[in-house]
Amino acid sequence: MPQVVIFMGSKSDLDKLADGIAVFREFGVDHEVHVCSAHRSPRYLTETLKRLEGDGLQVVIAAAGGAAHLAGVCASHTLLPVVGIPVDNPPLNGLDSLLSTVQMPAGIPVATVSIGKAGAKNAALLAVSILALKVGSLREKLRKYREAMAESVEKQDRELNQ
Ligand code: RP5
Repeated sequence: MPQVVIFMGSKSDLDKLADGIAVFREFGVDHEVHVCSAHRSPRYLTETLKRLEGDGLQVVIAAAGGAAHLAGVCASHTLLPVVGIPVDNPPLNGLDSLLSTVQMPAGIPVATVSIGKAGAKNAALLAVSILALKVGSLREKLRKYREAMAESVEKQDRELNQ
């Protein structure tokens, strides 16, 4: 049963989400990835969201480019936390999707991460943090992940100054 779902507006978004999906594999988080568009397949999106909620879903991640309403539409259909990833597509390279995702009117929140690949990774890490509120083993993995990151920066600095 998935704890997290990653929705994307089109399969063309998939490459940009790979680092986020890898985070769930690394942390052992059950997840599903679905192509569901807010514009092109609105009924399929809401049906899939409801089905996953019934199965015990805890966090929704929604990635879309252009006039990116996917995260906001998901948030309007669920009480679960929703994280939005603005996908960077030409011609505006993600500024369009950033504003469409982040500028939610008051009342229906979307936690928006940065544009593109970094955002995909951070969306997954944010989802892990949310799940870790209730799961001590996940919190410990997250702590070790941060420690490893800090060590890698210190190693880079040592190598630079050798
Ligand atoms: C959005 O439109 C998708 O999330 C994608 O980023 C963008 C373009 O989709 P395609 O035309 O490549 O299918 O809904």
